[in-house]
Amino acid sequence: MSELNSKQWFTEIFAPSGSAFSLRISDKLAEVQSPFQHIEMYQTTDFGKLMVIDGVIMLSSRDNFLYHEMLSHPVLFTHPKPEQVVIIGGGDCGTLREVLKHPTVQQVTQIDIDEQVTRMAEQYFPELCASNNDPRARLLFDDGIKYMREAAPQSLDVVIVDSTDPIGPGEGLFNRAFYQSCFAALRPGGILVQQSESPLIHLQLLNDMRQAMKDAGFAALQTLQFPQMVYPSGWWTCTLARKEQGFDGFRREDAEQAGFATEYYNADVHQAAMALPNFMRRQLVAQ
Ligand code: SPD
Repeated sequence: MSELNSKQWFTEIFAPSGSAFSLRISDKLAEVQSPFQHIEMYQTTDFGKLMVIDGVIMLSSRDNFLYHEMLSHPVLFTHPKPEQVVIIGGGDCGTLREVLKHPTVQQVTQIDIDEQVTRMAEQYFPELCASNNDPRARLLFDDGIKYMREAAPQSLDVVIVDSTDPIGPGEGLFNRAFYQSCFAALRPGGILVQQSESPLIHLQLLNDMRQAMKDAGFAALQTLQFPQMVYPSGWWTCTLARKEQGFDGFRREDAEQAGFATEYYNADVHQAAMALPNFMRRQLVAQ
């Protein structure tokens, strides 16, 4: 739910937690109804461009690096040798850009249902689309649930789910059937990672996701936390699900010598993101 206050502020109201978040805007740049969702683009006074889908903030120029780096580098520095990567969703291409920084990656296939998101990202967030012509990148506009259902068994090393919230087109990406498709498509050692909402206000959803991942066959789960100012509560998570037991695979030395630039991610940040506060330790299911 969203509203423009006196034409100067964009506000996302998050009614279930009695909270809201606003950014001051100077201009509405675009508004498009795609076959799948309602997409708005704003110029803010202090956070650069702002993309909103179905009234929900997706990203701003100023802080998207937190989310995109944490959705890509921890999983890629946990897998021993990520070569074949799939991104489900991710239409703004910020995650794709980060994944392509890893030299072990041979191919990244991104499947977003809504081509309009990518076309608008190309226009308003060109910096995120800078690597779209990398020969290792393949951009498909299709149903990611179907794509994973039909993926060749044991063909992928990492699946990254960079989705909207679990309403609308993103809903089917948060259940056991989808996770079973991911499990089947991953090679031994493979890892699924998904954005898993706010630990403060979506703990039930986070738990439901973790349980569904376990039920789908994943042996080991790890939820990482990071700040994300423009999302409800300003605190966000991603959850890694690994086919085999244990998450001792963090390639810390490789992360320390990454050889590419990041704004937020580094080996210490990765380590720190694995530390969970007591309420999460107590309440997260399927440790
Ligand atoms: N509450 C909004 C969560 C949206 C997460 N995905 C954003 C996509 C950015 N690539």
